[in-house]
Amino acid sequence: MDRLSPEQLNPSIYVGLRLSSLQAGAKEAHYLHSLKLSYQQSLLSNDNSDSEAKPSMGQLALYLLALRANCKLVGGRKGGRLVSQLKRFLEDEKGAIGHHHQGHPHTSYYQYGLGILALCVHQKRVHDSVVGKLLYAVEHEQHLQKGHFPVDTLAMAGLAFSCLELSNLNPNQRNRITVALGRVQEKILKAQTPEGHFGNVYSTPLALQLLMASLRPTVELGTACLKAKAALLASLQHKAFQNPLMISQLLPILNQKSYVDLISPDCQAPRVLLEPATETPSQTQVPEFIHVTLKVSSIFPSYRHSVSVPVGSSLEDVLKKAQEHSRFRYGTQASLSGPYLTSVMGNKAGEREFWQLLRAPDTPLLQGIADYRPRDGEAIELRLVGW
Ligand code: B12
Repeated sequence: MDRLSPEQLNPSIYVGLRLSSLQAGAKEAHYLHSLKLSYQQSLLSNDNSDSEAKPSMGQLALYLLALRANCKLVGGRKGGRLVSQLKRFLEDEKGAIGHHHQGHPHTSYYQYGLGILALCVHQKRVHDSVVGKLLYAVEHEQHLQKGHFPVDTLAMAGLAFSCLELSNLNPNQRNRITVALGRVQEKILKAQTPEGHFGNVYSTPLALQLLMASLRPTVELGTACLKAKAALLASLQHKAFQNPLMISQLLPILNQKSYVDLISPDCQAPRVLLEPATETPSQTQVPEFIHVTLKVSSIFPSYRHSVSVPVGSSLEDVLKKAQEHSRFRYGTQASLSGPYLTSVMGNKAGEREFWQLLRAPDTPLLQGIADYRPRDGEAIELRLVGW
């Protein structure tokens, strides 16, 4: 197998696969080996020159989840250093949130929850004050994430709390954790849409992971989960799940599992061998073209231009074309979800800002630039907003 590029090396995919009913034979071990090489090299080297390329707190957490998904508990000198790094990240974030919760984590509460969850499944205790910040954020939800993906963030916090509750690693916080879990569950249930999704289609897998890990199942919960699963299956049929990261969060659900199962993973459970995908040769036809309007109003002078691209092109193709044929400029950064739009017309999104993708006039897209495929006549706006 060829060497995998950092974008393809995604610990979340390994975790999803191990918690699914599928296995990838020898490729799976090779993938884990490549993950180990890449993550340990960049995390354990003292070379700070390339700090941009160092994994973030959330990526380190996902890497530890991947090790646990292979039934390993971190140990030894190297493992100990990874655990210390993650604990240090969390302490720094705790500092950024501040004594009186007046600040924000540098990353997000989503990554903060992921960090606590990863340490928990390895039975590594974090200080009560670190857990306390996440509890406070859930107790005062406005701190979580103003309007952007609160369900995903709540679900991740809930998965961390579920693990702590089961493992009893912070006995002094036990009651607060139990109450917060009830609150998370209630908020997520309230966020169910008429079609059955919790939040949106892409937050539903994590929400279901959390709800299914619940120690207090009720009839209401059971009914809501059944409805959500039916909605997910319908979305699957409409090919809504194309992004590998999204599939990785969905796979455990299809196998009745959640990240909390990583407390004691079952590495002997039978899984069916994945068949390599067979590609149907595409017929060479003259492509049909569509017109998409690209708008950027948050800059001066504002920009508006119509681009013609073949049917089935992604938004990224539209951006490329606009860059080739007009004054439009953009920049991206690789992430586990694919290319993330970081700058437009030389304007880089600052801290706690991002370039939001919208279908004009005002509908935020549910997919990134590489996955979203605009239709003929659509207008797409890129808008710099705070979060
Ligand atoms: C936090 C978050 C954000 C933050 C990120 C900033 C930050 N400093 O953390 C903000 C609010 C800015 C954001 C923006 C967007 N997000 Co977002 N985000 C998340 C969330 C809750 C956690 C991501 C994370 O930390 N992962 C863990 C770390 C370890 O992985 P990572 O790859 O290193 O994380 C980076 C990337 O995920 C990147 N990122 C965040 N969102 C998105 C979305 C896409 C498509 C890409 C390519 C990258 C990306 O920011 C992270 C921090 O650097 C996920 C929820 C989930 N279920 O995964 C949604 C999620 C990934 N986002 C989503 C979407 C749709 C978007 C937007 C496209 C929304 C929009 N209409 O503009 C934009 C991205 C636009 C762009 N410029 O390219 C969807 C993606 C669905 C899909 N089909 O793939 C998710 C799953 C939420 C949802 N339920 O709909 N997001």
